[in-house]
Amino acid sequence: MEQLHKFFNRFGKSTKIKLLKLTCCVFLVQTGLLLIGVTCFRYASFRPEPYPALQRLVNHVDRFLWSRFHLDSISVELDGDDVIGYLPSTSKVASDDVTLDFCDPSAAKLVGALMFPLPPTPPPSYDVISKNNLQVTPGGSYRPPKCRARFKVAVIVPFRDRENHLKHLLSHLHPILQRQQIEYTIYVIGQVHGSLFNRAILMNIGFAQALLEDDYDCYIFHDVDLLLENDQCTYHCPKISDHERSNPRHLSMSVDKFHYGTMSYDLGLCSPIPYEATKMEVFGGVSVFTKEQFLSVNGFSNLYWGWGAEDDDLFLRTWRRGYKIDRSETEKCTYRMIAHSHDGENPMSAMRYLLLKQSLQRQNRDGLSNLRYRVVSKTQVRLFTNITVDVGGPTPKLLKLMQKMKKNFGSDRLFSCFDALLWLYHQLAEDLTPEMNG
Ligand code: UD2
Ligand code: MN
Repeated sequence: MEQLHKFFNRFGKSTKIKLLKLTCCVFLVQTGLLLIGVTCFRYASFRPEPYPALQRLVNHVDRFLWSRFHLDSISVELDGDDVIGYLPSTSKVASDDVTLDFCDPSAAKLVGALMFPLPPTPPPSYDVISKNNLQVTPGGSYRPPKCRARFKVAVIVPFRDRENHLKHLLSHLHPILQRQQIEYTIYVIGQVHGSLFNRAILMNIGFAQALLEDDYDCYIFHDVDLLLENDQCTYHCPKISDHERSNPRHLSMSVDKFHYGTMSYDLGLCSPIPYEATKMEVFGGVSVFTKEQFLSVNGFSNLYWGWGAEDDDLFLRTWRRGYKIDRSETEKCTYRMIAHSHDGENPMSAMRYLLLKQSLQRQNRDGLSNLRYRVVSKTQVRLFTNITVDVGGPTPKLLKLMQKMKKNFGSDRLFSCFDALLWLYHQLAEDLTPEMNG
């Protein structure tokens, strides 16, 4: 200390003040740098946790909820022995005419932007559509007569009570696919009346039935009410070289009803995995898979009875298998949706968020792997292959839960995932009370 004193006494007063100032400056700069460092470190290691308290509660609800309800074990049940639905292990391969050269895409007589009548203009009759498409063979099939198609495509349309929409679609789509030089068949999968509509099961059935018939390169899952606005949007799967992995395509991301906006939204608390699968990309309407891709995601879930979220579920499954939805060639793919209201037997599903939340846990057991259905009739009419199916309905357990939820929430109120989880939590707590009281 004395030495320090001697050291400082060697300097004059003004030098001492300067030294003091310098020391203060160094100290301040050091503290500032330290603060900046700490802040940077905190931000760098910070993981966004949007609503920590809610997330904790949801995690708690999750554990409680799923241990009681086992939604993953609820599946489609049909009575009787006449269930003939199954996924064939082999499919008969149609012999391609190898004597023909591949079609030249530049020779395709495409029109570009299309003009077409929509309701209230009535659609043409099946007879008129048939006369306009003489090269289409029974079952709704076509192959280019003078060249070998580059793609063999199954178009699968889920259907019930939309006769006029179907006529509009057939009259519109057949000529487009022919102009695109595609070899194709249109499958219309109709659900019998008496239970809630299930778009997703119908898609799975369409895939399974098409597999039985031919070896398609590509499966296009297509709503009945969507009409393409430009025939330069081609209905095929991307052909990718052997070492590259192709991705499923989404064609209908731009629809007039949604003001042609691209839609993605945050799943937030309904995310099946915190932080990761939270950004949903819209995947409904028209989506395109190869056989391998659709098998690898295990198709659609079979549990979405009524309107909503089955397309989001498919998005999650696709994401989980490491695919990225391909929208690279889809700037030409805009659509018009024929105006319609909600169908009576397709009410908004109150269960959709709960199912979505557990989507990935169920993926391997719920889908093509446990698809069950009964073919009521199968006919090859002039413009499409008409398959009517009985898919049963929700199991009594699921139905009871759905009815309770509908009663509490009202039939058409949109509610958040958090609402849904919380409701179920309270419901279970109530259910448990009598048991706990002995
Ligand atoms: C959106 C999606 C749709 C689907 C649905 C939620 C787009 C462009 N569309 O359409 O793919 O995910 O939300 O379930 O993203 N159908 C019948 N009869 C019925 C009910 C439905 O045939 O009674 C078929 C028909 O093919 C129809 C499709 O199911 O196009 C989808 O039903 P929607 O048109 O009522 O649903 P929407 O327009 O809200
Ligand atoms: Mn629609």
